[in-house]
Amino acid sequence: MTQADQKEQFPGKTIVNSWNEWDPLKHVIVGIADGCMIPPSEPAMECKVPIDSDMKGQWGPRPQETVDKANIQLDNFADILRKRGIRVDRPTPMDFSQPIKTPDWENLSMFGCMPPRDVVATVGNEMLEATMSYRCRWFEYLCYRPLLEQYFKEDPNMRWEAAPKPRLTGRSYKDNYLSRIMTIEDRLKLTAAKDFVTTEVEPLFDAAELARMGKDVVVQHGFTANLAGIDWLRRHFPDLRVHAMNFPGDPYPIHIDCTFIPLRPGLILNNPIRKALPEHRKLFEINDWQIVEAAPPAHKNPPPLCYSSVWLSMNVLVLDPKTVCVEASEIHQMEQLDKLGFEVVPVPFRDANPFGGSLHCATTDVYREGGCEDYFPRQVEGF
Ligand code: DAV
Repeated sequence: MTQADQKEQFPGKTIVNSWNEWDPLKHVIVGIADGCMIPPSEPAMECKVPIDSDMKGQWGPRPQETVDKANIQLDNFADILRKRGIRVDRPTPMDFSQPIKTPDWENLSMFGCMPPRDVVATVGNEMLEATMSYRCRWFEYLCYRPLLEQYFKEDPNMRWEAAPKPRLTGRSYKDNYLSRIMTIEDRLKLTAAKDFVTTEVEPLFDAAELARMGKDVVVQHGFTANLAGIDWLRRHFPDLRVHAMNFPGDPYPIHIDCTFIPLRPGLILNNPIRKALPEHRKLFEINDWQIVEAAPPAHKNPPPLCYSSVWLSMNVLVLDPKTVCVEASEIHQMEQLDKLGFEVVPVPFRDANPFGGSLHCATTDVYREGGCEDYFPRQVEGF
C-alpha cells in the first residue's frame, strides 16, 4: 500500500496515545527486514547468542532470500492489520552494513529495523526513544525519525522524547561475565542472582522491556535493562508506578515479551519456565489479576539464524480485549487463547522471526483507544 492509498483509507487525524497492551489498536508501526545484518561480536551481544546457536562466530548481511521471505510475511501482517481498520506505518531502513563510531568505540555494522518494539516505547501521548544497550543498535532510532517527525507535526499533543544516549564503553559491561559461564546451569545461577552482563554506570533499557498496564508499568531487569535504566524510567514518568521484575529460569533475559504478556485487564500470560517471583506476583493477586502459564511452543527449535527462543510462541499482539494475533504455526498457543475467550487471528511469521522476534516485537503502538486507568488500586510496599 502506498502512502497515498493509506491516506485514502485512513483520512482521520494522527493521534499518539497508548496506555496498555490491549485497548483497541488503531495505528501501529510494523518493522521491515531490508538490509538486516547479523551484527559483529560486541560485549552485550556475545552474552545473548545462545551457546548452541548457529549464529556463533558469524556476522554479515543476512542472505537476501531470507530477507525477501521475511518481508513477504511482514507485508502480509501489515495488510491483515489494515483490513481490520488499523493504520500501519513502516520505518525507513538505512545501510546497516556501514561501520559506525562514536568518540568512544567503533562497530563494524549496525543491526536492522525489524523489531520496532525494542526501540520506541509509546506511553500515553509520548513516544520515547530508548537508550538501547547494544552498540550495533545505537543509531537504530534514525529509522523511526521520519515517522516521529511526522507524528510530531500532525498531533499537537504528541510528546516526543529520547532517553539519554548511553556511552556504551567497556564500563557499561562486565568484562569477566562470559568467563564465569561454562554451562547453562552457570547462566541460570547468575541470572537468578540478578547478575547480568550490563553494569550500573549509566541508565540502559530497550523499549521491549516495558509491559504497560495503565498507571502501572513493569520493566524487566535483565541483559537489556539495568536498574539505573528502570530508575530513569521511574523518574521520567512520575505519575506512573514503574515496577522492576526479573525472571529466574531465563538464561538470556532480554525483552519481557516472551515472558510476561498482559492480555487484557485481569489477565497475564507468563512463560512457565520463567515464572514471576512470589514477591512480584503479589501485586497481581491482591488486585484479582490472574497469571496463567503460556501453552508450550509448537517448535522444538527456533528457525535458523534466530537469536530468540522458541517462546516467540507467546509473543502475541493483542488487537483489542477480545482479539489477538498469534503466529500461525503455534497451534497450542492459539488453542489456549481461544479457550480464554479470544478471537485468534493466525499470522504466518516464522520467516520473520530471525530478524528480531514475532508479532509483538515486530510492532510499536502509535494509537490505542482508551485512557490511563488504575488497574492496581492496591499496591505492594517496596515493589
Ligand atoms: O525468549 O528469546 C526474545 C525477545 C525478542 N525481542 C526470547 C526473548
